[in-house]
Amino acid sequence: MRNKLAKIFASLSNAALAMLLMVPAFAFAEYKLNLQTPNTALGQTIYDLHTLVTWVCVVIFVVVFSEMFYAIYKHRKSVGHPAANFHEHFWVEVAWTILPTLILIAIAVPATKALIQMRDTSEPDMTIKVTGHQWMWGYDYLQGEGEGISFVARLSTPRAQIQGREPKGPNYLLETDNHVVVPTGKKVRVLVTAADVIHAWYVPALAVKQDAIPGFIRDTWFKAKAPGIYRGQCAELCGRDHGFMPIVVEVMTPTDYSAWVAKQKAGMKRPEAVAAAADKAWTLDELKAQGDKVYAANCVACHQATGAGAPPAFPPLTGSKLAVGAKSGAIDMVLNGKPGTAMAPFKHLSDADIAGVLTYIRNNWANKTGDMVTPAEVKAARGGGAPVAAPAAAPAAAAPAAALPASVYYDTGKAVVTDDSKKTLDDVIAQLKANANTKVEITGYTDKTGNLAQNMDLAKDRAVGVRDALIAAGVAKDRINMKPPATVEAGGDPRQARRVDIKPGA
Ligand code: HEC
Ligand SMILES: [Cu+2]
Repeated sequence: MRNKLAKIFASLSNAALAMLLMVPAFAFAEYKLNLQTPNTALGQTIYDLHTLVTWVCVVIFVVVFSEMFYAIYKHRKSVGHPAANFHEHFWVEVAWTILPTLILIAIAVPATKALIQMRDTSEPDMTIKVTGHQWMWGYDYLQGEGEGISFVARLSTPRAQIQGREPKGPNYLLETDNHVVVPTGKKVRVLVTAADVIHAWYVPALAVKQDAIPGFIRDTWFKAKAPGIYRGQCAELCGRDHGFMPIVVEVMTPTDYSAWVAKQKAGMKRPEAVAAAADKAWTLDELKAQGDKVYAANCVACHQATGAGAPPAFPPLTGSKLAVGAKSGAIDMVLNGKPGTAMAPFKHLSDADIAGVLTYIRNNWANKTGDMVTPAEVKAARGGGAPVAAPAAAPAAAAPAAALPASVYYDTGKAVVTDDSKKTLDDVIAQLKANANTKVEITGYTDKTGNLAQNMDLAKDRAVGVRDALIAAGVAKDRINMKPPATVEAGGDPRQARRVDIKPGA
């Protein structure tokens, strides 16, 4: 018995030692209690209120608990105190009703004053609209000196730091490619909204925190005191990458701010210039050169300069079927991104920039299509999803065999169609290309053996694979109707549980 105990103690003390050894690793992180030092007058008010209320709580805590512990200790049973038995005490009850009411009122008065000030967005010196996107912030200067300036700000922390391949920098996950620049001493009204899901624009030192809700515009304001860089984050909890869309506000003196505005405006592409770029008759080389710049500024972080990406998270573009396949597939990917992945929509780039980057991708690294994506094609794809003219179908494909309805089959556990089925898929694609009005329904099948959720996921992946193949071949997205995965009854041909059906649909 003693031996056993000794062993347990030994292992416990080892564990404690191990924990102690880990402490220095934590101790390096800089700890700070309390809120960030405010950089606005209103922020100072909020800070002081917070301090006041904390102290009120501390005093109440000390008074109540010291009284309680004193009573418990002093009048304990072991020194002979009998339990008292009493009910109702008029004056005590009056006191414990009136006193807290007075305390609450004393807190509510300054708190309400601060709240009213916070809501008062009238007469701003300048207005910035902030739009939350998955996963970046868009900024449009709407009113004031900087009117017309517009940009997006994305996380600029290198992927290598995030994945632990490099040591983390001092502003890890709190740095962006573009800063929101504002002058000191000016009332900045911030209109906050979102384009996809709920986000929240939060800059603690400016005492601003506002939910960004799709379809609504909320407003808030701040007037910064000192120049400097103030960092914040999207404060929305639910969703994959809110933690990866920080906010960097750079406060400048009014003179510096004016210089910044002048510089931005000089570098701004006027709407006429953008339109001219779209109408211009670009050559392949020109588009490629344009695309090189766009790629370096927007895509290189994930897809890498070599185009090899960083699989499995970021797919290679060199050798990518989607990138060199039918143009519409790649245009759609870049315009609309892929929901649920890090591939964000790049709608905000101009038609010429998107055409350029796609032409660059199609003719760089191992990709050599020798053709270009024109701004006009990008424009057409933007216009309510109108399908981009697919390359004229070869005359031979004009009357393909009626391939629909069709079933494609898979090997167990695989999401890649069998070689036999590839031919079926090609026939389907040929038919869809020849008949631009045909729409299809796609259903993946599975059976009820094993893990149903896993089977359903696989059936779904397979159906999505078929959809993507159709899109990559130039079939417009709105012609494809995805059906939920279905199950087949046990006992039939096992192949039937490993298939995807493509049927003509409404
Ligand atoms: C933040 C990381 C990130 C950035 C920046 C990014 N992408 Fe992507 N991209 C992805 C991911 C992740 C996918 C895979 C999406 C999926 O699951 O299909 C992808 C897929 C693609 C594909 C399809 C590749 C294939 O074979 O399926 C193309 C084309 C593409 N991106 C082009 C671009 C272009 C052009 C840019 C710049 C304008 C860009 N991407 C910027 C992450 C990124
Ligand atoms: Cu967010």
